[in-house]
Amino acid sequence: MRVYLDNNATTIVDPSVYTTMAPYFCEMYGNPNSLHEFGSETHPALRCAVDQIYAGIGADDNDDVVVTSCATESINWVIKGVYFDYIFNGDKNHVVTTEVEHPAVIQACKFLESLGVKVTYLPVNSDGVIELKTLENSLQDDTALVSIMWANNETGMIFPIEEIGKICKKRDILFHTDATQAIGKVPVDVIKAGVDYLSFSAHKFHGPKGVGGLYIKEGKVITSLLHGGEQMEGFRSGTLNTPGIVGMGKAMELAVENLDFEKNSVKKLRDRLEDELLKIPDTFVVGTKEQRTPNTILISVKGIEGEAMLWDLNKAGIAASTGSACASEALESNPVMEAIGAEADLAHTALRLSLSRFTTEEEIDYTIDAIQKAVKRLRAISSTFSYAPDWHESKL
Ligand code: 7TS
Repeated sequence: MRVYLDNNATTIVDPSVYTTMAPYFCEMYGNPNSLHEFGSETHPALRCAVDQIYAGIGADDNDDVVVTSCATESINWVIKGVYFDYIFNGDKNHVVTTEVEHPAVIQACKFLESLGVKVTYLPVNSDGVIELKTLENSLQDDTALVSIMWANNETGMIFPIEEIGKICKKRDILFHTDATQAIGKVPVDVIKAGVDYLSFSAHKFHGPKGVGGLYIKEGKVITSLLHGGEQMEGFRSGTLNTPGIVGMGKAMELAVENLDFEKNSVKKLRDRLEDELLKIPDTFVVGTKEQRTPNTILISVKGIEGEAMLWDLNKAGIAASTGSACASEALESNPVMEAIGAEADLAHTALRLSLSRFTTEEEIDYTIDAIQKAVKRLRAISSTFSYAPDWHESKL
């Protein structure tokens, strides 16, 4: 049996997304900006996709949603764009984010630091979320931007976005949220949330890879980083990715339609998996079920290195993760586990299981059994050789 439980890394393309995209590869392949019919025949599908995307995140007609290549691009654009518009060409010099953001945010902020910008990385509590008081205390008169994720990719913990939006608005500070792990899992409404910018990637909600988006609230400035043919009203030049955009639109529509299914059916399966795994002695899960996206578990199995567990699961045909795929080739401890204050040996034991609307009950039963067997086998080994977090590194 093959079981895919790494849906926070990427998801299967929904078959109906695939069929919606298909004609735009070999039939209607014209450049949408060309004046001939090959170009113009793509317009109805593109318009439909734009409507689906606006509706999916609750954007107003006067707001902008610019299609990008992925969330990483959207995030880099916001953070560097704010630098150009409000820091380099303005009188502000401070950015606030959290210690548990995706590397796209952290590394873009580090880049700003190299340019002389002050960045505050807010700590999180033991559940992996920030305290609003800590955020308020960090804000300064020259704070240009707050960038805080909607939901964490490792733990699934949901951040208090509406409250953060209100705090930023009161202080006239720009607010960007990385909603890459929120769309399709929890309702996302940009107006209600009070965000100025919002980033996402289609492949996290059963759309294609290589396409994402950046929401920009009406009236908010953002310097273009891709200059050229002035596509996307000059926001982002480059020939439009017609199949990708059409696919992202359809995926967004389906993501919204399936929110109740996520909240009920996916969560029910996730909760059962979690309850069964927590029966294993010396295990713990980060954050409460209700505060998390319905599909995610970050579990620590004491004494078992995450990579060793992954290896056993992989042999059983199960795909899981010890954290973000971007960092998984290095045998490093899980950075979010470290941020919540877990001891070094526990931070090495993180196992992330992320379900999707395609996960079946049979797959969950199989996974419970496989993890129970892996724990038994690996704990037997580690009781022979006493557990040391550096073991792998010294062997490689
Ligand atoms: N932001 C968050 C919260 C993410 O989870 C990811 C990808 C990104 C941004 C970047 O998305 P991309 O489409 O530009 O790559 N996160 C993960 C992960 O958790 N495991 O692999 C990729």
